[in-house]
Amino acid sequence: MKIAAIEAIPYSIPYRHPLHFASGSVHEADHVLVRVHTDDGVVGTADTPPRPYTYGETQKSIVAVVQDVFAPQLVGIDVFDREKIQAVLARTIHNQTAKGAVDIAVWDVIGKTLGQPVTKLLGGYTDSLRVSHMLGFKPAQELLALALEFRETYGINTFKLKTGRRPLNLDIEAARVLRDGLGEDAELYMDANRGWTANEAAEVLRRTADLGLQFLEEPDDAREVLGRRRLVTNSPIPIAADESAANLGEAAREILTGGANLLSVKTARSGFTEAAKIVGMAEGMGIDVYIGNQIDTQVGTVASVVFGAAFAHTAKRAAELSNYLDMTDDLLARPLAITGGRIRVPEGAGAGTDVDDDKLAHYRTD
Ligand code: MUC
Ligand code: MG
Repeated sequence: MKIAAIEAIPYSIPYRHPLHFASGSVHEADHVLVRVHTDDGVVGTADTPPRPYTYGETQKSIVAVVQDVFAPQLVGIDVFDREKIQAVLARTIHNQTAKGAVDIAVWDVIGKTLGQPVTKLLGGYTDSLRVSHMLGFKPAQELLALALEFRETYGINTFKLKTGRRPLNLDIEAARVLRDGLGEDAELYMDANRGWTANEAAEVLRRTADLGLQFLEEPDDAREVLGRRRLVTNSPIPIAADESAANLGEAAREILTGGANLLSVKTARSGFTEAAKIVGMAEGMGIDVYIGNQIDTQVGTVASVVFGAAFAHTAKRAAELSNYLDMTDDLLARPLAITGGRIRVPEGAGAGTDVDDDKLAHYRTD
């Protein structure tokens, strides 16, 4: 059961509702589909979202690193020798989402080979996750209308508000309108994508103290260590690391240096193998985690569901799983459904990431 070939297929699907946030914006899903083939004909699949403003990767760089760097070193390795595969990937620094996709595609192969759902191989804790929806920059009343629509249509009552704008009042007002319009029971939190300084973030926390926000994600640049540490120490709500904790080492560093006291875990950038290590580390240190969104397609989202439902620690909080709804179409062969505010783990062997070949033929750009 050896890796025989790895494909990296660029494709593009337009967005119906582009997403704007402090570090960038997304208008099309210009992603890369990764497929791992074995010598006995099993195929594993995963999706890769290029996020240059977060990890420095582009669609072209992902195709190149998978085809030219990873594939030649991985061909011939047994898919069950997962640590060997990790060691090969680790020889190349950065390229987080390219590595994540290769890992997930390998897990898909393992699940199919064993005839088991990957979620069970990882932990098999539960069969569904509660969904949190991410709201991009928009006027406050439009945000509220959208959130009410999502609650009505899908039963979602947890919302992440993209923030990090200036003047600060834009985001403070948006949070207030959401809280007033959605009521006390809605779960609300903010993600500034490093848009503010530590002092600006502290001011936002002071001025939103009565809104019952759950936590604040990536308020400022975590590399400005002392400002971030002061913020975490003084904040009444947890400060979450997302892009500052893109891998196991960074996650450990941010927790140990007081840069964060909550972690966003994203399978798109950590795969299942490294994400599981991050979750175990966090659990051992008494740090909560939640499943984040890399602005994923359904192919990426199903991987998050499979992983998040596998562990008690990841299944506790609502997971960011619904932004594929902003896209005009998707590749996933068995579409996801959100009902009662939850997404169920797909049944069957593998990671549930199989794509519709006709759609791939239509949207691929190579
Ligand atoms: C998020 O949580 O930050 C925006 C940029 C990125 O890398 O991920 C998204 C969502
Ligand atoms: Mg974030």
